[in-house]
Amino acid sequence: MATPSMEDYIEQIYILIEQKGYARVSDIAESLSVHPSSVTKMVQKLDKDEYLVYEKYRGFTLTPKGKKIGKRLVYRHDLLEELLRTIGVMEENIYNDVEGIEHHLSWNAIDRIGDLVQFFEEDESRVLALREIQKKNEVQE
Ligand SMILES: [Mn+2]
Repeated sequence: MATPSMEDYIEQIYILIEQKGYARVSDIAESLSVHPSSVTKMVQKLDKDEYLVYEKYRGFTLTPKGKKIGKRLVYRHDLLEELLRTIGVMEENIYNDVEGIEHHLSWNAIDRIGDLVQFFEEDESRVLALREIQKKNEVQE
């Protein structure tokens, strides 16, 4: 099992490879706001655990195992952003809130949140009904 911190790295490496075709230590360090030496250390661990392979001059590539988990981690992040946006969380809070909770939910909870997001997506009136409640609560606060 990947630890929360390993998950952050796999997620970022997956995103970088999707966007640019490769992931370098410097890019990962920048996107996670950590020191390059921490990245090197984690990359060695991820290599040892067979999430990625380090190739001289080419940077890293994710193994099938790394790609599979990377894809799920990005899906989970995007789903949680969608949930928070749907329930009306302020845009400026969404990214950091998701970063704070994403590692602490079971995949079972993620699946049920998927149902909930779908529940709102399938019928706009459900979102509007929620907004009505929120308006009422705002007045009472
Ligand atoms: Mn994330």
